[in-house]
Amino acid sequence: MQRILSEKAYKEACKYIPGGVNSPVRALKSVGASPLFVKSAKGAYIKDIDDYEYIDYCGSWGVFILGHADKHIQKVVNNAVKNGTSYGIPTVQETILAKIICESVPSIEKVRFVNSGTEAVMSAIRLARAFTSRDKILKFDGCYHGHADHLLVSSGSGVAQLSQASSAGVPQSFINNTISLPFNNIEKLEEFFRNEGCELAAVIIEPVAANMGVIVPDIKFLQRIRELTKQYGSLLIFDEVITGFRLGTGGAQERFNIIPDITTLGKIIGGGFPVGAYGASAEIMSLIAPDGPVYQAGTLSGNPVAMAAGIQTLETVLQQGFYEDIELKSKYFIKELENIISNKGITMHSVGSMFTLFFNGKEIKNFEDVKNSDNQRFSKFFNQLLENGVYISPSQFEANFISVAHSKPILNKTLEIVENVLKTI
Ligand code: KE4
Repeated sequence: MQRILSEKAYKEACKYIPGGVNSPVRALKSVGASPLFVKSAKGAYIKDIDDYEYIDYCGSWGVFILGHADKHIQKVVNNAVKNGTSYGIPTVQETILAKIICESVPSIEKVRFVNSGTEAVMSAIRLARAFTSRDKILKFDGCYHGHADHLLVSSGSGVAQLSQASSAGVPQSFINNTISLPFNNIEKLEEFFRNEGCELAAVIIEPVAANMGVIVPDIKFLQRIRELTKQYGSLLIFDEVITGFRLGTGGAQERFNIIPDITTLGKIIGGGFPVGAYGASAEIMSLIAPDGPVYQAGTLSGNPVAMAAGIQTLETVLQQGFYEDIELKSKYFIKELENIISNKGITMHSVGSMFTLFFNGKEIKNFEDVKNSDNQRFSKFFNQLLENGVYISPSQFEANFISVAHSKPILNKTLEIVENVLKTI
């Protein structure tokens, strides 16, 4: 495939936008390709400006559980836009979406809308620090929680140590209170708590890691975090920006029956518009201005157009049988995929309608294991799939997503393409 117009557009974009993209992973650097420029999308498909079509398993990084350009969302958004798009004054739409979230997510009694997952996490951390009057934050290697300074941290392996920032421009002082531990390692977790648990404001974790590829944590690991945070008076933040309304209306916390103190949300709840959210018990959220001393604000937070898209999306996923259907279809696809990849040095991880193929072949429990994957083979896989009309998330460290628009024929077509591609690499 000669993506002539995308190449031309990329050159032009690079003149005005760093790396030609507005989010680094879109540049496809880790798979040695130059980015597509998309013209349109519908259902399970995206179309680039060279008029090539691809079955899309990235779905704008997990946003489109209903598939692209859902006609019901388009209808409510078009109606909303007719009344103006933002007022900076409350609307009832915000309360409607907030009510749905509070009634769906076990840990949330009150919720505040922001404009991205990063903002949601930033605010959740500030809230946890205020609630506990402590400063330290514990995260896990390979988990990504947005690009706020104090979370751009990935330490080496090893017990809690002051971490090296993973971005230029982040002063050491900003991350002195951020510790990162290996995912799924209970003994290092317990050692950390013995030494520093009393200074810890919160643990933040993706209850299913998706930013190092999909890694479902050992349930004992998650349970131990919940026990230790309770024991030491720290809060537990589940970053469900990806898993929220992906793994069910109650997200991973309902699936695993482990209830955090604070939950962050994003992606699906905005129905394709910029929405993030953080929520907790009424007691914890009573600290948020204007009720309490924790300041957080946003010009376009809760704007009626994004709220309309979010309401429509969540009312759809709340319908009887929605998750049963998508998970039945996902199970079928994953099972067929496992047959195709067996004995090919590929490790499959999946939960619900999200999955990652690690070009590794061994057991994968944490970020170090992921980093031992064969990125060259993954890159070949990505590019060969692209040539055959399938777009997966362009990094070994990402998740792929099945939407309701991925019909059985589309899934079968994908399986055939994967099987043929694997013969060539
Ligand atoms: P945003 O600020 O990108 O809306 O959300 C940050 C965020 C927070 N928490 C989790 C668990 C997340 O996965 C994310 C963002 N996810 C990435 C992809 N894995 C967004 C894609 C990108 O950075 O371009």
